Amino acid sequence: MPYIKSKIESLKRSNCALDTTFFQAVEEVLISIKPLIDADPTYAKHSIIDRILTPDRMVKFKVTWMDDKQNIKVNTGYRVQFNNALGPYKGGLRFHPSVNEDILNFLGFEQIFKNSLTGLPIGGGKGGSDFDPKGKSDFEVMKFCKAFMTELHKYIGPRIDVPAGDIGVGAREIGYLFGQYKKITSTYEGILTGKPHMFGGSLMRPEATGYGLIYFTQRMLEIEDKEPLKDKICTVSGSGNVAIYTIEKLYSLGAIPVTCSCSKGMIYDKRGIDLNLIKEIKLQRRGCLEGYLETYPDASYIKIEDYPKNTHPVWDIPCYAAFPCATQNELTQEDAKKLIKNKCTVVAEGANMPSTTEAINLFHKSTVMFAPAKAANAGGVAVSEFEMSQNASMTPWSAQRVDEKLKETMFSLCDNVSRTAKEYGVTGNYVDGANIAGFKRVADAMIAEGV
Ligand code: NDP
Ligand code: 2IT
Repeated sequence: MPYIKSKIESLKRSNCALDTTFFQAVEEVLISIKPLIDADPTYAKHSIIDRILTPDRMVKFKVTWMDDKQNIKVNTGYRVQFNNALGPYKGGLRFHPSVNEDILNFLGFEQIFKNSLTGLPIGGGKGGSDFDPKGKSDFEVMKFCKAFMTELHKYIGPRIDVPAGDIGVGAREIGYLFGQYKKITSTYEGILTGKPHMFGGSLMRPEATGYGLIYFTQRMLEIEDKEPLKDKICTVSGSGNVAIYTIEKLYSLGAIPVTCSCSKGMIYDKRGIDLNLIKEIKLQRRGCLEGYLETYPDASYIKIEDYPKNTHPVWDIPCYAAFPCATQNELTQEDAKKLIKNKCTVVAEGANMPSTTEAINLFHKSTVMFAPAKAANAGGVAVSEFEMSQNASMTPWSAQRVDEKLKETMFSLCDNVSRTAKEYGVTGNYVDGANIAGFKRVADAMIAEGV
């Protein structure tokens, strides 16, 4: 049996069930890297695939805390340290009820290649908990974060593993986590990124993923000889960190973002979303998007529960560019059909693996250009690495310097992905280009470091 096929088959037979997000992420990478593996027997000789599919370790721990009514609560915490061939493990923490080992394995695995693509010295990791910050008081969130860090601190360090934010973890949570690490260890170290600026956070880290996504898209449109985003209708899903700064950068380029969404519904405002209002609703009030209608009664709010299960209302809206920025598998085959029918030019992923495999296959058969998450959303982790650099040298950078370096990183990342696709005979396929380029850098380091 051909090598790559045999690896996929053995994964199917192993304890990695077929319907896991981890299998979905792995299968895509393995199919993509076939031209590289076929061209160079070194990778098979060094068993790189078997080695890269297995995390270095996954720690799982109990998190016990007390809510405001003095009830004792128990959650599970995790950190998967996947691969540190290129640098300390690096990747976010997700607090969401859906968090489990499978989700973290998929996110940690993807993070290896994303971090490799940045060209920076960072390995891949991910962590989090099934804790749900929604509906909790600030005090409860603080107590949970402190209990979580009481366990996590044993496994992290500025040269070991540096977590950051992800779904449900923003500056507030990072602040509490940092405070507890400092208290337990008596050290003031850059063990987390995405910190508030007053204690070592990089300027522009909140903006980085969304801005980086748009820089990547700008460059891809240029390379593929398509019209720029100015005056173009764009659709965005999500209304958290990534979605908000995607919308902000779209406005600064003169584009018209007309949607955003949350787990309950979607707002469609054809004049363009009022971003200040979204920031107020989601970041300050931590409320529901339906509140948008109090200010703009003529905008539309569509409830997800009133919608068919295998599709999402955001992708019904005709657009030039679509930016899924909420969560995994939120853009299905049915959604892809709608985007293709409506002559969308580019889909660029802000969330991690938001498009299903079937949706991506349809994009590749159509004229829609597709920018995969591990390339397009790498701006967040790139600025996290800039934060590590600032912390190590104890020298803060200006916002302008961070933004310029972010733009430069995203442009050269996009060029690298496009060039790699061409080199391996899959011109225009940014999924294969990203997987091959990301894999090669890590694999070469693993070979050079020995077993
Ligand atoms: P936030 O917690 O700030 O926002 C998440 C958004 O996605 C919210 O609007 C949330 O809705 C929505 N959402 C979450 N889960 C679901 C779900 N199961 N179904 C529908 N909507 C959902 O997270 P981020 O913006 O930081 O993260 C968004 C995505 O971007 C994730 O895939 C994350 O992994 C990825 N990412 C984040 C980076 C970062 O720097 N933060 C970097 C790179 C990727 P609601 O408010 O209702 O919960
Ligand atoms: O998915 C991601 O790249 C992140 N959540 C950000 C990781 C980081 O370390 O900044």
